[in-house]
Amino acid sequence: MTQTISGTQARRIIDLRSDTVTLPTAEMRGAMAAAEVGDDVFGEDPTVRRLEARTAEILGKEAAVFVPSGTMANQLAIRAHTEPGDEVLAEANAHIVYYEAGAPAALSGATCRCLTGRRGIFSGADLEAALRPADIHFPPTRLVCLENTHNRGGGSVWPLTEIAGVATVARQHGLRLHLDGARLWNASVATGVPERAYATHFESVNVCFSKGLGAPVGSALAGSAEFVARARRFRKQLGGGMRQAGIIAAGALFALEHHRARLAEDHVNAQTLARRLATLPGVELDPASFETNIVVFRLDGVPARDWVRILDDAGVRLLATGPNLVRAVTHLGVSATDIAAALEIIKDSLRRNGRS
Ligand code: TLP
Repeated sequence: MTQTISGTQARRIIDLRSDTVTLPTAEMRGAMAAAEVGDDVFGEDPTVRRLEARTAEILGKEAAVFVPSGTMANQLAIRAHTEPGDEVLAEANAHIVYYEAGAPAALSGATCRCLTGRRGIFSGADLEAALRPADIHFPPTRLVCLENTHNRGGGSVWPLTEIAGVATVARQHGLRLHLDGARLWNASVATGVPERAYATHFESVNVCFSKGLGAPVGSALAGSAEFVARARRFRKQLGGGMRQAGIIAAGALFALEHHRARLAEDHVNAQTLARRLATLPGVELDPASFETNIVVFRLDGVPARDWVRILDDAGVRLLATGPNLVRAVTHLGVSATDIAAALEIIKDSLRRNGRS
């Protein structure tokens, strides 16, 4: 994407901080401009209705509700599944725990207990080991949350068998399951497993349109008709009832129909990036472990935040996700040529900062 630096000069910035930085394409803007709209709080926006129905269909669920963000979708799920004082189990690096500003406690009065995963993934046996007997001392455990793909796990994909194992244990103990599938589209493209085959194990699923799919705004929460009706009430409570939201829903619908298959390109670009990064001194990663559009690497020597700032000045944007951890995410705004150019800039920057 081309951005203006210092007001006058236009320079190409290769922005790999996140797949949330994508800009709507001309065709997508066309679909948004032409969208038929109405007041969605009255249930009268035909485009929002179409998006919700199509999302539910893809996920094999009865219903879905359109929401402004992935965070709201996750938090509505927690609110709808739990009562204040209940416990939610999630992996220690899950977005719900790590990046949602303490929302389960603030908005639902829920307490989170964390399981330690391997790149975000744990087993049915891990869940079984974490469960406690009913006892007056313990908060009642109500919900288990998984994340597929797992963001901080480096875009790792939950194997279907592992999900089934966790689901079996959850069912045996009367627990509900929520999937943070912000990047479920990436998991499906990487494995060929349809979204609904993942979704069938969960009572609720969050999917995002504004990450790899490239829509400007929006996510959806899917589940049974009864569950979605309850979530809709909490969406209103939180101020997430939008009016002529068909304008943005049209971007999401366009993304759903036209940008899913192309995620494979992002995965190829991420793999190229990972393989080339692995050859650079001071960079530590195992390229084989990255299956989707997220690459995470350890940087030796330079603090990640400092290096990322230096790199930014050189025209490549990455995200420091820990003192020595850096994340790069590929998306529809970066081409294979951009990846090659970014690698040259990264190489040069590492050399200048004492690596050669
Ligand atoms: N993730 C963002 C940041 O919040 C870290 C990113 O750049 O990756 N679930 C997952 C797995 C996510 O990665 C994100 C966003 C969300 C939920 C929340 O979505 P939004 O940003 O729409 O609230």
